[in-house]
Amino acid sequence: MGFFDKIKAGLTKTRDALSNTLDNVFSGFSEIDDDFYDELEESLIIADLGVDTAVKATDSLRKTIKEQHLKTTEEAKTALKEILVEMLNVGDTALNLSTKPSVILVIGVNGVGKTTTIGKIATQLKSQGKNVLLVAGDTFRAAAADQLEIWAERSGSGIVRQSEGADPASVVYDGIQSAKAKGADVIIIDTAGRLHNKTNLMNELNKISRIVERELPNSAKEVLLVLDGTTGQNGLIQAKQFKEIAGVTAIALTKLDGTAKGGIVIAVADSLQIPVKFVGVGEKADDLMPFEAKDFVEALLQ
Ligand SMILES: Nc1nc2c(ncn2[C@@H]2O[C@H](COP(=O)(O)OP(=O)(O)O)[C@@H](O)[C@H]2O)c(=O)[nH]1
Ligand SMILES: [Mg+2]
Repeated sequence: MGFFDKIKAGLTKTRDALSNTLDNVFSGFSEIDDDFYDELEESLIIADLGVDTAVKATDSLRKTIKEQHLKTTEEAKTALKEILVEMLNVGDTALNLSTKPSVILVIGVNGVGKTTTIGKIATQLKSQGKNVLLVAGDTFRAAAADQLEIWAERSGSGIVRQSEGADPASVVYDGIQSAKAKGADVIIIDTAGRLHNKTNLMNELNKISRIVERELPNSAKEVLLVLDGTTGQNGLIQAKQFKEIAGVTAIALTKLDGTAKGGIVIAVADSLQIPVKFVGVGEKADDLMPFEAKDFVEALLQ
């Protein structure tokens, strides 16, 4: 299944919720008037674009419709799709893995799907012939490293771990040495996400970043923030906090299969101005997809 069909299946709940409202807007109105814009804005908010992004999208549409003298709601729908795609285009959606090794530091609160996402990315990179090393930087619970180890075996990646309670920065140091010795192409670092203790988390992530910077000054680095799509606007608040404490370069939105609020993807990209690089639509290895804005919007609004 290609991206379009998979994302379409993954967005079923969102589309079902939207079709009640958006279909009313696009087929219920014979002309484009103020009521049309009000209804449209409301349905975008229902899809979890958030008030700011929904207002912005509706305002852009108003402007486009005026400038291009659009008359029908069908033309308006096409214009809206283009506007949403534009809002999603805030940077390169491919991971920068241009050096050997490259580093992906994966951050986010507990339970959002970090470890699973790492396993899925490792599987994909392996299938592209890359040598992947996973680093178990979540030392908070032994189960976290065990879970990562299962993904390492499943994907055919290497793993570096230490015992429960070890200093995450020291595990990362070990991981980098091992990656250098073995000639790994990509190092993926798992972390614990205890956001309720913001200062600790900030210190921990800073320490890890410093080690990576010191040991691999010239390597390509991504800081991938994983967000649970089902948490909607709360996820956005989390994301803003993480953006403050770590230089986030990429976002993965997971569990879109379990939510009717898939519009959160647009809210996140637009309000953070950080590209969404992956979306997760299930628990299996191939349920994580490199993001494509055009297909996403098409699947959302079809
Ligand atoms: N339905 C669904 N479940 C997911 C997805 N991504 C992760 N999960 C599940 O979410 C739960 C938490 O994931 P985990 O990777 O342990 O989160 P972590 O604490 O951030 O490392 C697990 O049961 C995963 O299988 C997804 O895209 N869709
Ligand atoms: Mg984990």
